[in-house]
Amino acid sequence: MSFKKVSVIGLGYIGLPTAAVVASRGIEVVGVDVNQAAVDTINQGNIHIVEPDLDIVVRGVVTTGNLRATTTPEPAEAFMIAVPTPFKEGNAPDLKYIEAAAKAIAPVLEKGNLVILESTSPVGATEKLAGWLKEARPDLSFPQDAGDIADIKVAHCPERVLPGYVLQELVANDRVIGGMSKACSERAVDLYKTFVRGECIITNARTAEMAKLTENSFRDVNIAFANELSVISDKLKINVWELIKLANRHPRVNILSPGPGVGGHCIAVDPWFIVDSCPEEAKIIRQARLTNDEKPYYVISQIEKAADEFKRPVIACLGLAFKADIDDLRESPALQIVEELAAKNVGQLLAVEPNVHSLPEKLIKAGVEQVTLETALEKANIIVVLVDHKQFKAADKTQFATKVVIDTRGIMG
Ligand code: SAJ
Repeated sequence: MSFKKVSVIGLGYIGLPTAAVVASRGIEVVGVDVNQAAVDTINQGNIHIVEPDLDIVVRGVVTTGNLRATTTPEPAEAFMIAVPTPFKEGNAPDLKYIEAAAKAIAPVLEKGNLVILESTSPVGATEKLAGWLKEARPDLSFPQDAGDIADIKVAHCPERVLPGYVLQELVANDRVIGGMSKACSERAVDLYKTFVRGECIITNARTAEMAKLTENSFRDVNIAFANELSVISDKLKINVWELIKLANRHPRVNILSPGPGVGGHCIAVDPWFIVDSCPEEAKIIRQARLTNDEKPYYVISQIEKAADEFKRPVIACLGLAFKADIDDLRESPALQIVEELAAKNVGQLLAVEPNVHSLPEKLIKAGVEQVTLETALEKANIIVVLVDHKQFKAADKTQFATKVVIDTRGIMG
């Protein structure tokens, strides 16, 4: 039942921590990535992504020889696919990386192997993966035809870890395991049991795919509700933070927090997979996406209104990351807002982002200056809180008293 050799395809934000954690259980892990630079970095015991403590774990398992990276797949007992699933034009999911992974591992597949899709995927993607594998290896049997007695077991086990807490959540979280047959699920549970302390709950592949999309859509819809409340509250001259705090005193109400929009690579993407599958039916899910995507423009209009009161306004934007206490600027509504303000030439722009050494090229070119919080408080007329980083939450709020403050995260109290 045990696994001696596991291969992880895709060594990004999910694949690399997964590979390292599996390797830390004494299993030989071969990580595969198309990016030669990432492969070299990992083989030197270093990491190419930012995640707390991951460098220590990777260095450890590379040193013991349990983790090794390569660009070419090799035989293993289990293959865990953790590649991106972006969307194409029109918000339709793009499965090209899953297809490429299937084609890459197919030649080395052997009877008895387990293939797991970890990437967040639209419903039906695991079946498609099995189809691509079958096409490439007609000599082997797959669960879509042979069920429990198939040569190759295929399952979907979506990752559910929170960036910043990946190493803890990889081990502690429950896992939804959706096999294409009972035997597929059971074999996948065997693998996850080697490193997961949470419960491994079995379902079918389609339900597992939908479960992951549902989790992130639930959050998106709830945040959209909070963002809508924030706009309504502004109009009605109510403090939305106080409002939500009061409503959440009810034992069955739990409203999330409004913000400048929803960023990251998951919550702003995954709901579209449901909308793409069921465009007529997924009305609330679609509207939530539109509401959250609209929020940065609302914030920009608030800033423009405030800037109109000054001849040559100095605007300090606090935070660029997509959420608190991380350095990830990709898909960030905060960054989007600063970029748009620069393009509109609303005023002199200062940016405070304690988690990055230098600003993105685009902002530098647009004349945005990176400053400390102290300098921002000294120079700016308008302060826009875009991210609730711990440094901003801890700042003495009396320093903001003489400024026009637009607080999209509710840190001002
Ligand atoms: N946000 C708000 N208000 C809130 C909570 C979040 O505006 O009350 C914003 C954040 O500022 C950020 C965005 O939403 O811009 C997303 O942040 P997040 O912390 O909610 O989620 P992610 O994208 O970092 O990670 C999510 C997680 N999913 C859930 O919590 C249901 C994580 O567990 C998933 O593994 C991850 O997506 C993923 O990979 O799908």
